[in-house]
Amino acid sequence: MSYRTLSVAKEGPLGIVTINRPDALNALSRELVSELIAVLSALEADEEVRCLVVTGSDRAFSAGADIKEMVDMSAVQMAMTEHFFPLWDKVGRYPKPLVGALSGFVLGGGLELAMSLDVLIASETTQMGQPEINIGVIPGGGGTQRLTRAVGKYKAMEMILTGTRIGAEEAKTLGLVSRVVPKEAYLEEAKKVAREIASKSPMSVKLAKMAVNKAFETGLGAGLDFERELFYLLFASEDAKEGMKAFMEKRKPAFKGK
Ligand code: DAK
Repeated sequence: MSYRTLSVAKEGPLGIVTINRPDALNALSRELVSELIAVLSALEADEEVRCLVVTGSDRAFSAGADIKEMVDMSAVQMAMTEHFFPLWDKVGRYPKPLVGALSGFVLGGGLELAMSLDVLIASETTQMGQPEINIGVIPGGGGTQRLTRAVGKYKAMEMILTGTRIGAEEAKTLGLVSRVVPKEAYLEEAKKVAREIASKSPMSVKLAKMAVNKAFETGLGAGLDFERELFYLLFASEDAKEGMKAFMEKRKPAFKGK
């Protein structure tokens, strides 16, 4: 399938999704959002794909929602016909691991999209922010909740109330991205991490992702119970037996996703 606002490629077990609306710094237009949902659904159904890399351009991962499209929207249109909600639902509940390869502007809905991914690799040029306050609104795609959980109340307040951007190194110090690399290397580094994840048992990866995400939604006791149930469940998988046998036989495991 071909898309107008993004491209998709397969590299072995990886699906690479590249947001491509350079004239608008990858602003999330309606068309882009619906293409992103379509491509995520297609890659979800593709059994060869074990991990996705989501990226943009060197200049912008995404500068947020398309302001030119939003300017004339009414509150009712936003609430009733809004195209964004399916995107956050889709990405937030996506079963396969998602690695973000970030560079340049990661702003507003772009940062909210990034924060819905699982592992974030940033180029040293990355600038992250929630500038919605500058246009008279607030983050609407989860920014007030996810940024606060990621960096704590006080930094989140500063960023959301002032619209100030932070650079890659600060984002790393705050735990908002896990690695910062030179701008020539961020996509390859993200693919490297994605290939590493793709080499594991897909079942363990899926359940590990579910368990970590649960930590955002529940108290410690219920989260630990949930983790334990998933842990027991994995003992029913052939991959767990294979992983342990391979360790004892000093060889690489051959995981089948069963
Ligand atoms: N929307 C539309 N066009 C954009 C854009 C955006 N967000 N960001 C940049 N562009 C366009 C510019 O208008 C310009 O187009 P032309 O004028 O050439 O036609 C082109 O991209 C290049 O931008 P600049 O000329 O401004 O480039 P600079 O390097 O000077 O500045 C910048 C780059 C990123 C600092 C600046 O473009 C900027 O401040 N952009 C706006 C960033 C922003 O405010 N982002 C937040 C948008 S609000 C929701 C979920 C989520 C959201 C809403 C609802 N629901 C679930 C309900 C999300 C909201 C947002 O993200």
